[in-house]
Amino acid sequence: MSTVLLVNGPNLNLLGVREPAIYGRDTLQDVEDLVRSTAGELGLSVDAVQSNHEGVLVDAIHAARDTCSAIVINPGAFSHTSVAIRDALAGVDLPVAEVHVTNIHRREPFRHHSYVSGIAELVVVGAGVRGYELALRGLADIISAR
Ligand code: DHK
Repeated sequence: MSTVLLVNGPNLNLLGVREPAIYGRDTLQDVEDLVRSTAGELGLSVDAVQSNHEGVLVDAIHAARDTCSAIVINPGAFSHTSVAIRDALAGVDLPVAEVHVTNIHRREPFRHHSYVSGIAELVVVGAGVRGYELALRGLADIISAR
């Protein structure tokens, strides 16, 4: 069975309570439950990690090289700042789906650029937490086509 690594970056541990008018009321646990139930339907398993620390995320991405077939990642604010996370994702050579709960292109200009988008197979923005499910379904198609 193929495993997908679900990665959530800084502040996403506060989903559901943090700025709910922007990010909604669904929690990180809701996201993980949604991804795991979708994965079950698709015949995939899920490893999940959330961290507020860039190096922890880089290490988790490196570890996925030996254990996972694809990565769903919401890098949070590191999307807009982290060459290290982009390089880690490029380095493990797994298909990547980037997710943003909000439509970053309708928000402040500093959120419009993501370092990750250039190496992602697909990017889902503005679909709320359902974006994680859409990303996983897209990756499942890519995995099964390989
Ligand atoms: C989440 C964050 O934490 C922000 O830093 C990004 C993203 C947007 C989201 O929409 O999921 O700018």
